[in-house]
Amino acid sequence: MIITFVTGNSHKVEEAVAICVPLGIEIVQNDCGYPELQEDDVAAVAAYGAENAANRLGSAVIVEDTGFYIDALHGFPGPYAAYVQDTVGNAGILSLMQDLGDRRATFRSVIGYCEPGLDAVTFEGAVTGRIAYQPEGEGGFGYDPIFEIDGVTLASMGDAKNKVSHRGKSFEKFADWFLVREVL
Ligand code: ITT
Repeated sequence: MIITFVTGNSHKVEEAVAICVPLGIEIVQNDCGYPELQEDDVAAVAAYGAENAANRLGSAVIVEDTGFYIDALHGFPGPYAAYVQDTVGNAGILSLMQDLGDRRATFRSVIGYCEPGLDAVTFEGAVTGRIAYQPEGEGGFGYDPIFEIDGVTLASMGDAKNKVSHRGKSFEKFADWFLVREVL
């Protein structure tokens, strides 16, 4: 079974491959892009993007949208995580968090799966952790060096990131559903 993952982010593809390939689902990246709704809800962004990409490519696709929600900043940057990462980056987040004791933050990953002409189906995974006081770790990407679980940043976890991460959980849910569906 082969599925097209429409994303410009090859780190996401590596993480998806690590989960899906051992289960017999091959993942092929297509970086053709999709229109991202300016929406507060990442599930709506993923569903709309998947429907657009499936109809444009004429094949089944998945897209995945991630939101990053920091409690002390009232959920900022939320669905605008890519813009904030590309502008102020991790240094900007650490600076905003400088005097804040409440370090809780949550990643939310939503996968949209869609076949041409049909509505998208979505699969969600989330993980709550804390914003570190300084970046740590060489692995991962994006916010991984400043997001920690039990004192260990995602960037320091290596392959173990997939076992605890938002994306690990959303892809596990997607793969469970996809495999059952292919058998029926
Ligand atoms: P596509 O939309 O092309 O899939 P993207 O990198 O723009 O790729 P998102 O909009 O979903 O993906 O990501 C929002 C931001 O959150 C972006 O800056 C990512 O680097 C960051 N991000 C996503 N997943 C992450 C993860 O597992 N760990 C750390 N940062 C992550």
